[in-house]
Amino acid sequence: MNPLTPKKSRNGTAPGYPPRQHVEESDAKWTKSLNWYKPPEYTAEVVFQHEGEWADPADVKSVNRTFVTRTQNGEIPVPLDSQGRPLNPIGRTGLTGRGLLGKWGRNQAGDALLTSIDIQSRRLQLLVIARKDSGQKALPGGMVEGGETTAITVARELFEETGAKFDFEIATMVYAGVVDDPRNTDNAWMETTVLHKHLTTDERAAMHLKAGDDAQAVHWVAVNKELLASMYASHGDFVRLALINLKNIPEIALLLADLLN
Ligand code: RP5
Repeated sequence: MNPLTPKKSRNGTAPGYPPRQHVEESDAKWTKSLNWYKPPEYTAEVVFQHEGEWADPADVKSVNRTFVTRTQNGEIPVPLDSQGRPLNPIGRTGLTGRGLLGKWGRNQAGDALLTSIDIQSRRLQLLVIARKDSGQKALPGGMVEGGETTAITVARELFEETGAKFDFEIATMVYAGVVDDPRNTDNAWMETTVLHKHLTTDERAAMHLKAGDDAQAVHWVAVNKELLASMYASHGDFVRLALINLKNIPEIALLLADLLN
């Protein structure tokens, strides 16, 4: 399993996006020079309107930070194009500019991955939101604000989108790096840190769920292959990574045999 199989970054779309130039996986790497590669450029109006708030200036040269990406070996600088724009570490996406993303280069998020056993069905369940933009099921999560730590971002976003309050200082980090998000472009992309907590029956029963902010609904759903295949961006892959950790708990391992094959 590879959370970075970048299908949605090359084929996906988001409100207002023009069609992407088609890019085969074999042509994605920046090290392969392609004289026919001339993708359209798109930055949403809302991004320009929020320059100096959550969005960078239009002129990339006036951005005063090193463009990096998070990998398994830590943060490393990304290459720049001839105009000084950062290049997406997963390669060509068929679209330049920033799309709906505010920052040149990586746009950092945090995601909450909450699992529990449903006492009635005795099945493993996952807390999901329905996103307001696409209606797709997703992990509760959102953008890192100011100098927040990941644990703070994840707790804040979980509360805003679901009404649930948890401390993520003690949680399992299942993933940190690039997300295969349909908003990604050649010059702006999503990166996230996913924090997992497996809740006890009592912790779950004490929750008062109420959808808010970017979520139109919130609920517990059974974890199955259909769910994992239909989740937003790379979220299904993040859940698979969490399941690998959960299989060390004997009572859960039995429930997971089918999913992890
Ligand atoms: C995804 O976008 C991240 O994994 C996170 O769930 C989400 C953050 O963007 P918004 O929900 O704030 O739009 O790539």
